[in-house]
Parts: sequence; C-alpha cells; structure tokens
Amino acid sequence: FSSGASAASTEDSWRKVNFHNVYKDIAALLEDESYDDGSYGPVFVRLAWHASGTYDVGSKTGGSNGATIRFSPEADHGANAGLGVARARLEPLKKKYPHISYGDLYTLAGVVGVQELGGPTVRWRPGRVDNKTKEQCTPDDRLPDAAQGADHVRAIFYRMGFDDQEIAALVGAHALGRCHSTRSGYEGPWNASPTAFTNFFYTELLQNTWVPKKWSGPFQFVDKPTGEFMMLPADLAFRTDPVFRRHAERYAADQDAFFADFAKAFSRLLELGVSFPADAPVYEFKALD
Ligand code: ZEM
Repeated sequence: FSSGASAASTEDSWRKVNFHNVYKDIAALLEDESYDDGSYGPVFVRLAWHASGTYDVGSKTGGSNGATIRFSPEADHGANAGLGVARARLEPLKKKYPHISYGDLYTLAGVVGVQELGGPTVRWRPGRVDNKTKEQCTPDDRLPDAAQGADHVRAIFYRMGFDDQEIAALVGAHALGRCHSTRSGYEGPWNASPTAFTNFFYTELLQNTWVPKKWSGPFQFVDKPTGEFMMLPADLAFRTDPVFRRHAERYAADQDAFFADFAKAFSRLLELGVSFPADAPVYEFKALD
C-alpha cells in the first residue's frame, strides 16, 4: 500500500485543484497523429461513459465515484477492452494533480473529449472521491452488449435511470471514434469524420442501406455500397424501434436539438451515484481554440 495512492481519498481534496488547468492539460493530450484517427478524444469519451454507466439505481452501486474501472476485475471486463490506453494517457495528470480523484479525472476527460472535438458544453462538477476498493467493482453485466437489440438496450439504460429520449441522445456519441477488432472485435468508424462531434450517427444510420459485413468477425453492419462505415447490431435498434427512431429522426434533422439533449444526458450520466458537496461549483468550461 503506497501512501501516495490515497492523496485524493479525502472528501475535500478536490478543493486544491485548479480544474481549468486540468482541462487544458487534458486537451493537450488529445492530439497524436500516430494514434487511431489522430485524437484520444473518442476513447476518453468511452472511458468516461464506461466509468459511469455501471450505475444501478436499485442498489445504488456502480457509477464514476470511486473509479472502480481502474481495478481488476472491472478493468478486464470485455466491455472495457482498450480503455487501459486511455487511463495510461491520463495517468501523468494524476501525478501532476495528486488531489484530483480518478473519478473526477476520467469524467472530466470525457467532457474535454466532447467539447474539444466540437461538441456542446457539458456541465461538470468535481467531488468524486477515490474511496472504493476492488471489492466494489461492478459485476460484468452492467454495460450494453453490442450484439443485442432494443429490449436489451432499454433494460441496461433504464437500470441507470434513463428514458428513451436520453438513451437515443447518448448513443449519438457514436459519431466519434471507431470500433477496433483488437478491443471489441468489431471494426470501423461510424462515419467519415470520427474526430468531430456531429449528429452524423443519426444521419448515417437513417440515410444509408446497412448490410451484414462479410467477414469472419462478429456480426455487424456496413454501408452499401462503400463498406467504409459500420453499425453495431445495437445501433440498428435506433432505426428499427419506432420510439428510438422518432428521436433519431429529430436529431438527424436538428443538430442543435441533439447537442442540447446530449449535453444534459451526458452530464447526468457522469454524475450517477455521486453525492457532491453542496458547494461544489458547476463548471461550464469554454472550449480552447
Ligand atoms: Zn459505445 N461502443 N456503445 N457509447 N462508444 C464502442 C465505441 C465507442 C456500445 C458499444 O457496444 C460500443 C455509448 C453506447 C454504446 C463511445 C461512446 C458511447 C464500441 C467499440 C462498442 C462495441 C469499442 C472498440 O472496439 O474500441 C453500445 C452497445 C452502446 C449502447 C447502445 C454511449 C452512451 C457512449 C457515450 C455517451 C465512443 C466515443 C466510442 C469510440 C471509442 C474509440 O476508441 O474510438
């Protein structure tokens, strides 16, 4: 047990952190020509989501507080494959700002990813505490299974406390990044600009013809005729399920509506299960230029 590891384990340590500086330092870590499509933004957004999306309203377990995603067994859950890359990229900032908690660092990295790639301002509060142990890791069934459809997606997100509109808004994050055959087994980006936060998840989903990809990997869809872009089986639920589709159509037609709804739902996701000090400030960071 190293004493340094408990630097952020007190409820008040976040008060010593200048989060504007952390925001800037995370933003400086995004760009890297040699990584994926040139940005760590998408994988930071996925880290923030998987750190938070384990929450269960019934038992009040899981969520970003305590950042159990960094411990085994949770770190090794199939759904979290590849997220060690994002945690390693952020680790120098935990050294530089020892008073930030991992939960605050990982969720703030998601906010930076969204905003610096051109997305909406996401309200964010500090105050998560590194007060959990590996015994509090969540079971390996809390995050969605990409191979399944609307019923499963609803069951997973209702467990977090989200409704259909919020679910449909959150999945729009699939404008960002790509699937990696070495991580999830799936392959390819959802659209041609994976380092820009746009409403293209919905426009691609609704405008293209999606056909099964011919390969030996897991069942997924590619667009006809180019085969350049992909959809997961779970993504197609936002086209086939009538309620999800109504929201997808609205977001495809109105990027501002998508940005507003995504910002609200993503902010709420990052706060599930966290009890913030009453005086924790709410930040609305300005994107850097
Ligand atoms: Zn994702 N997601 N996700 N997602 N996700 C992947 C990648 C990314 C699902 C899913 O199975 C997968 C949300 C919802 C859902 C991002 C953000 C958010 C990948 C590919 C899979 C398989 C991982 C890989 O191989 O690297 C399913 C089934 C979802 C619900 C229906 C929500 C909600 C998100 C944020 C708000 C992002 C940004 C990526 C891209 C990561 C990267 O490294 O490029």
